[in-house]
Amino acid sequence: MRELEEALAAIQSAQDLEALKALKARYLGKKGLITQEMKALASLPLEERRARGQALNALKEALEKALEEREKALEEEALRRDLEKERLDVSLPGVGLFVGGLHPITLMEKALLEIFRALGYQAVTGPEVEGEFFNFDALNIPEHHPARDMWDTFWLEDTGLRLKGPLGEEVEGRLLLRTHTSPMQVRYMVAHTPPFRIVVPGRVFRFEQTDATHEAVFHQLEGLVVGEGISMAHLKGAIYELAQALYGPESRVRFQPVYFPFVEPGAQFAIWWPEGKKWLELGGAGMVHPRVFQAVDAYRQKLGLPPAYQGVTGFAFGLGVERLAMLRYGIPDIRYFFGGRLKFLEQFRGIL
Ligand code: YSA
Repeated sequence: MRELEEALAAIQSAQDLEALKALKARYLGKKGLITQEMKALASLPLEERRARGQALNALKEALEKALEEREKALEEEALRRDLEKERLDVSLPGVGLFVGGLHPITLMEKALLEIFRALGYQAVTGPEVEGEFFNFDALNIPEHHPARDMWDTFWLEDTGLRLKGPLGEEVEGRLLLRTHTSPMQVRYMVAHTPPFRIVVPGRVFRFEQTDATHEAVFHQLEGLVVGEGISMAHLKGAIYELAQALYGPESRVRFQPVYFPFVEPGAQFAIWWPEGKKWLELGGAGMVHPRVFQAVDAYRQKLGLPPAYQGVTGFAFGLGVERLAMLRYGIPDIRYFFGGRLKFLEQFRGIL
């Protein structure tokens, strides 16, 4: 059967599915050779027709099988080629990704929070826009009191802003940008009952002239511990632990009396930095003033809550985060932190 051999050879050598399709049409299609031959059978004498018919059927089957096999082979080959092309070489160097990093103040804040978490403190945060009551009055700094001069304040004009109090109630009175993290002492005490240990990291704002060590926007970390029998010794212990964690066993702490309206006695504290051989003035601290507890209980009463601060004592402290970060990273000027210079920030790439 020469026809068969020719057809089979053509199928075997078809190079792609397109060519195969054309061959299929040529032999088996409506106008294909086999179909034509089948039609021609009718004009043959019976004997010849039967023999020719059988031969044609066999031929058709053989062609169909060959076409199917070749089609499968071509498909497999195409798949193999695709896989070959897409093969992943895991030994190739990776594509460099842009590596971000955390801001140095965030890094410093994280380090401080870790130290205090290990001492059993819980970290909480409060609003940057604050009510006059929480920032000043409840902290025993009434209007016209000269102590308010310690905190030059950004007051907010009537913005229509509604500020929520510690239990979701609307805050009355004037609004301002908080000048310290201490208002969160009041908010937390109103909403919770002692004993507790908290630290409050956050941004604060002062209407101040800036220089290499003073910014109008900076960060503080507040601490507050309230319970039965809490004393100045506990405060000293907490600051001592902070010093040890920051600067190792050779570090020391120093407390000097100072006036803050919301503590009695009040102190400013410094930590000895062994490497630089100098005292670092970190912030203020003291025993929570009874008037602060009274203001908290009075506010609780206004909200329908029972008093919770009779028969307890507490200590509090507030320190500046920027100064610690300047030392830790060797930054000479506080204004670099939020000056927005990429060259400065890029130095902290990849530090998480
Ligand atoms: C005191 C007693 C407590 O029981 C609790 C907290 C405090 C601290 C008090 N709320 C306060 O704000 N004190 S402070 O005005 O002396 O500021 C504390 C620290 O913030 C300073 O020691 C300093 O490290 C930092 N600081 C103050 N003004 C700054 C500043 N850092 C950068 N720029 C400024 N303008």
